[in-house]
Amino acid sequence: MKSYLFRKMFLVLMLSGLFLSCKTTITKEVAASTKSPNIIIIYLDDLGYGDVSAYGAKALATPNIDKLAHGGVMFTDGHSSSATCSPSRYALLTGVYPWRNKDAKILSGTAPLLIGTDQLTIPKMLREKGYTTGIVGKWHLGLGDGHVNWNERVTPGPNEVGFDYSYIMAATQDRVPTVYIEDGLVANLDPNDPIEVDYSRNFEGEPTALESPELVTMKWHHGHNNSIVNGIPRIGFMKGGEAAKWSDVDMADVFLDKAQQFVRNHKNEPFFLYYAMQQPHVPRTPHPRFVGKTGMGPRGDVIAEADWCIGEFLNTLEKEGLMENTLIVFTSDNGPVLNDGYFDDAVEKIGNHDPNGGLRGGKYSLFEAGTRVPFITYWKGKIEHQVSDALVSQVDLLSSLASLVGSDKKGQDSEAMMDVFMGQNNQGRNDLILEAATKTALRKGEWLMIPPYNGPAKNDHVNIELGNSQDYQLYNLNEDVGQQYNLADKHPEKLTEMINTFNVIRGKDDAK
Ligand code: NG6
Ligand code: CA
Repeated sequence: MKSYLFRKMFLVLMLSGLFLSCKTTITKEVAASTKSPNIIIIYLDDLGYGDVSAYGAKALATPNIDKLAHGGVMFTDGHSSSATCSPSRYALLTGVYPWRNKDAKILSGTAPLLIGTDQLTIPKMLREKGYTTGIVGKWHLGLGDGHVNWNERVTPGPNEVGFDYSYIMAATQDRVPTVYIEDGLVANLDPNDPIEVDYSRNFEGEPTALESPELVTMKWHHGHNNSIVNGIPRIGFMKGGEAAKWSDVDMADVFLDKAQQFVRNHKNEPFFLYYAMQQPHVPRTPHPRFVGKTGMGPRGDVIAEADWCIGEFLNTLEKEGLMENTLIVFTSDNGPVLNDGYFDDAVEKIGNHDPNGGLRGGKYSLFEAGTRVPFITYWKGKIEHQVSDALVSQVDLLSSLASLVGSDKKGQDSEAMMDVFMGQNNQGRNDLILEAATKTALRKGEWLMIPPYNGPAKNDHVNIELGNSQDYQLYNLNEDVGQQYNLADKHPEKLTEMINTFNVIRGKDDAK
């Protein structure tokens, strides 16, 4: 009798315990699904498909990026929208193919804002849904109206196209102005030492690398022989603003610190952070603590530095308890390049490392290495690890993220496929237009078609095949991802089908 009662009590206790624990899981799940997740895009500059150890790099270790790849969806057919920076970033933020905007080319440091202030952007869409939005790092989408006074508020810029907070470099690390800009104001600017910037002529009395090569500590190979800042010759001319000039070797730490601060400041509300890192773009200037770490020279060392920064950044998310409620997208703006204008041992010390990961071409190229980049989505507890061969593009993030947060906004060329990014579905895009230096190619299924283009087959300065040919090129990427066999003659029907689809999407008159 006693034991019967005891057993009954035990059962009741068990059941109520079960009920309670069920209830808590349900409430937690409801809370998590109703609460808008934080969204972070970590965007590298010129990182190649083969530069990440999770993607096969042996000579380089990227343990922190690998952590994302091994815990999230690691896409093997993920693309930037262009083989260069500004067009890719334009498409990423607007969900519009870059070739629709005739000004979407590599921009100078004085170029006007490329995104219209009336255009839809990821941060604008998220802001409407209650997000606080920030960008830290490389902008390279133009600023102002083309006549910027760098000593006043520089506008319109990121803050006018959706970002509540911005801490940026205007263009690239190799272009003037070499200063940080926080919410439109040049940081640390001494009003008694105003900044002037010009891309067509030098300022009197200012040394240039061309005239004073003895002042330079990093030698230029091609281009990059205008104003000298911190011993590094740049593209463009700049005068003044001494106190505001950045320290190149500290840039990674500065951006990391700002990214961490943004997270801490906004941890109690849904936030979107676009963390646009500068590595491994030229000039490659690892902090001294990373110099020599990879044996591969500055290019390898800044990749190690970037990976460390990502580790520190993930630690911050962990420490603030944000991991389970944060979607992280990791990718790169275009493919890799070794010599991009400076003598920095990238070519000499490459050893067996293949930044292309077996793909043809590279940065600037219509071949696969131009746009096929590391692409990872990570969300602790929500995304299960898998390797996905779905065809995805950065242009799809706008509409996909919109569906995630319950917005009905859509980017013109952006396909909503949040389930693919969550690893719940393997059906990516059917077709995709790739772009390099305003030339375009069509990807459809396993096929890639590059129409005939004038222009050199190869850029000899950077030693990269561009994809230009007088003939149509047709590759089967399932069988030949290295694009060695042009099947245009062998598959005329496929070629015709591809040309037709290309003309429909591209619009013949649009081809420029
Ligand atoms: C090129 C630069 C290159 C790099 C690139 C932009 C020369 C000769 N080359 O014009 O060094 O800055 O522009 O790279 O100046 S991107 O990743 O931002 O698109
Ligand atoms: Ca780039």
